[in-house]
Amino acid sequence: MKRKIALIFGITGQDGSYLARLLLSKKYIVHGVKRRSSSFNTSRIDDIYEDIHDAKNFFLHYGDLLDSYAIFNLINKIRPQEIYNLAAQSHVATSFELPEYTLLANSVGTLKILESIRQINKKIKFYQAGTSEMFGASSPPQNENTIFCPRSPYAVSKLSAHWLTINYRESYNLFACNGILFNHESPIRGETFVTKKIISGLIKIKKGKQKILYLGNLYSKRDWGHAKDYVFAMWLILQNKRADDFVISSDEQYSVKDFINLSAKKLNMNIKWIGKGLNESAYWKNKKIIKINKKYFRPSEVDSLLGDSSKARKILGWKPQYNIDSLIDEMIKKNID
Ligand code: NDP
Ligand code: GDR
Repeated sequence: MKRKIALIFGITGQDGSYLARLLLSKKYIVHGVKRRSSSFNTSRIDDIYEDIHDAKNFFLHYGDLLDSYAIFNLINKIRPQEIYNLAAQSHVATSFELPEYTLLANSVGTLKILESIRQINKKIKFYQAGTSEMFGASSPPQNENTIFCPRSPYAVSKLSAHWLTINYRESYNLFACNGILFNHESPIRGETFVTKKIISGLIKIKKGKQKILYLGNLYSKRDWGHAKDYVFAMWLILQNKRADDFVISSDEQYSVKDFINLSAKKLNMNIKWIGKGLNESAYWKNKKIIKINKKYFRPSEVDSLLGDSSKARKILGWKPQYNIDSLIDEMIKKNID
């Protein structure tokens, strides 16, 4: 049987790495797009890398969402059956510092892929990495019918990409789908996202390698799952009979402070909270180990995200294998060495 070919934008990121592994296990030929950087940025995929001189399953190409020619030429050359657009400036706080770049990469970048598909082959299936951030200020629980109310340049950029994906589906009959994924984490999560920052910080403090962990808003609530479960949902979305949009979430909610308390408990660190607002701190063995720093607050925050993924569970048969406990356990286990 002829092997399917997939092209992943954002292969060097957390999800790109998990998705590449999933597709390789399903016997796909996987092509990934990496950015040129001044130092190596492929640490998450080095173990599946195949020497370019005799690669059979896994291929990397240089490209950038800001370069229309590169995107068109790659799709034209590779002629994949499936394209996953996971590439983005994905950090919400950073999007306030880099708003123009965030929109160019996340919104216009998505448009470039959609337009290339339209011109090259309308049969190529397309997955767009949408986000619960698009719901922003809308009350929880959030599902496919919830009104979008974005609260950051990142969320606006992703909402624009979301509607472009729908527009190309409706206008040109592309098999173009949006996953609206809630937060998902893993041991290879980027260091500046809050879950990884908390776990790495607590481990370093326990080992005596760090004194203080500085954080921002402890009271925002998120719906956290594991990236491995969520990339499986991406694949299911493109295998569905019709192109559609799906919320993917654990359907459970915890605050940042809950996440700290759960992680500390699993690390056998008996922490105590004292103070309020910017003066709230956590103590361990009578020493201050967590402090609040204004720097980590956002100009506008998303207070409460809680998914309702019943549509995906019913139509795609998707169900997460991990919960918050097994997620934190794995993040601790793989980061403790
Ligand atoms: P990461 O930040 O880990 O990965 C982002 C990827 O995009 C990296 O490979 C990065 O390359 C690449 N990238 C960034 N800018 C460009 C550009 N201009 N051109 C080409 N590639 C670029 O994100 P995740 O893996 O966590 O997330 C994957 C996608 O899903 C993102 O689009 C994110 O916005 C979205 N999302 C993520 C959620 C989550 O909780 N993880 C939830 C919902 C949506 P490099 O390594 O060179 O920086
Ligand atoms: P988020 O994830 O913004 O939800 O976006 P992040 O982990 O950055 O923040 C979650 C919540 O924690 C609060 N917070 C802090 N956040 C960071 N990064 N650093 C801190 O020190 C800190 N202290 C408190 C934040 O204010 C926020 O409320 C992620 C990204 O992966 C997006 O790409 C994705 O679309 C969404 O999840 C769903």
